[in-house]
Amino acid sequence: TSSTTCLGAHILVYPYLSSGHIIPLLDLTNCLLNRGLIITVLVTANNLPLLDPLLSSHPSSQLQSLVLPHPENVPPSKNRLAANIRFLRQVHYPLLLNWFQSHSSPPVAIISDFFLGWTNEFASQVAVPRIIFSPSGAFAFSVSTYLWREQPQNDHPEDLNFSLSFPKVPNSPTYPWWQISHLYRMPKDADWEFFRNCNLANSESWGIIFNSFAELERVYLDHMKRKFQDDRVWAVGPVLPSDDDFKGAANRGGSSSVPCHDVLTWLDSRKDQSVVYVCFGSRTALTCKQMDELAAALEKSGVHFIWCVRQPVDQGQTAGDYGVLPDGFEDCVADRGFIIKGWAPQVAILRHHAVGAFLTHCGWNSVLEGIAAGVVMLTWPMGADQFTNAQLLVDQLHVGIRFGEGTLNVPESAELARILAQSVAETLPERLKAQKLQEEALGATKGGSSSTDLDGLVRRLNK
Ligand code: AWU
Repeated sequence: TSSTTCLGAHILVYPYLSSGHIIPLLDLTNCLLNRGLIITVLVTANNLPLLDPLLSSHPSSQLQSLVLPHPENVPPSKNRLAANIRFLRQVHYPLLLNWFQSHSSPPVAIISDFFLGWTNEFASQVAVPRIIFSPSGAFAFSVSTYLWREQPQNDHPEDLNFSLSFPKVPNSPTYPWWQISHLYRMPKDADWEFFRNCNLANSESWGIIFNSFAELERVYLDHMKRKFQDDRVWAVGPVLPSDDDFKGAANRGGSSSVPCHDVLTWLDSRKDQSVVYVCFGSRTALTCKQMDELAAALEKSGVHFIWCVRQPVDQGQTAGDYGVLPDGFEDCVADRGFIIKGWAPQVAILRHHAVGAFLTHCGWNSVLEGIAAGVVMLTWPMGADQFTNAQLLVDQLHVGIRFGEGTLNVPESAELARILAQSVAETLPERLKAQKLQEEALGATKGGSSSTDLDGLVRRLNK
């Protein structure tokens, strides 16, 4: 907005800490700032650097940060997520209340991550609406809501990988949604209480924003509109830095471990759609056995590839058992493999015309980025909503091909090599569908359904 634009309402944006949650909510914040809203983003000191690109492109009269303590001395437990959320509630609630009550023009609404269910109670205390930001899609959100709310109270289900067969809804259209049973994977010792309370709080929220678009998840967005107030469910995605915003893409989510320019120059020398990009998100590290089989497959397949190798960040994964490339592999594939150890400029890579396929764990942001790039996705879901996302890509949208499944499964390298070689074939049916879906994603955000929802959201916030 130019400085003359009259500014809109003041909104508090409160992302959850991890990359897959804070990155898309900051992308949405950029969209809201461009529509004239005044925004305070609540971050911890560790995440403040992620705000730099926004702070440097919007005036301080429109964008402010509110820096509160980062979870520390949180006992390293498997339920780190629940422990972090309890820390945030305990430490941030009083500080945020004090900030609200002493602010000359406090926010008129809170947009907070779906894991921050406690902000519902906070919002009612300061008498403003709380709107959920879901960094996962509507299908996944529906599955987890069903699991935690409609499913009989399964305190300790014997089989953790239990199948959900969705209720037959009277005169419902025969959508796959109602006819599929779906595996939903929960960590062995999931903090069931935490997830249930979080979902119950979310179900009482004023509204919900999905990083998704109508053409991608219409059935599930309509399902959510029946759960929430019809006119308070907004699908505004894919929220991504615009194509020409190269700076936004090169260091999105953190500075790239290799100069983005080097990666793109390497891609410039490859044929269109000939390269497979391999990345399992910001947190997932493969076991050494999985690395060995995947390395062997990449070698046997003959494809050109970029492989972003992650070190373990999650509790319970010890370095040495995870994330180690086989000896000699890098030399053996030096002519056609580009290895990135650390953070890859993922959006810039996917957008390059030389990339034809994306081997992904199906985190929702990666799914959207793959769709926006029009690439074929090879699915290897690892946990949480990733199985739901993989099912959507492969069985419903037909833009994906099953590759692996789960954190312990070690697929056979010869079969993987066959799929890899096939994934860069020009005439792959999945590629044609992926290119059609890419056009729909672009259309949604350039004046289509997502732009309309975004404008509608801003109008509601400015009321
Ligand atoms: P993504 O959603 O792909 O994966 P996670 O990091 O695993 O995050 C939730 O986010 C998902 O639904 C969950 O299943 C869980 C979580 N990135 C990058 O730029 N460089 C890298 O080297 C690695 C990642 C970016 C990537 C994407 C984000 C990862 C919502 O998956 O472009 O935007 O980090 O998010």
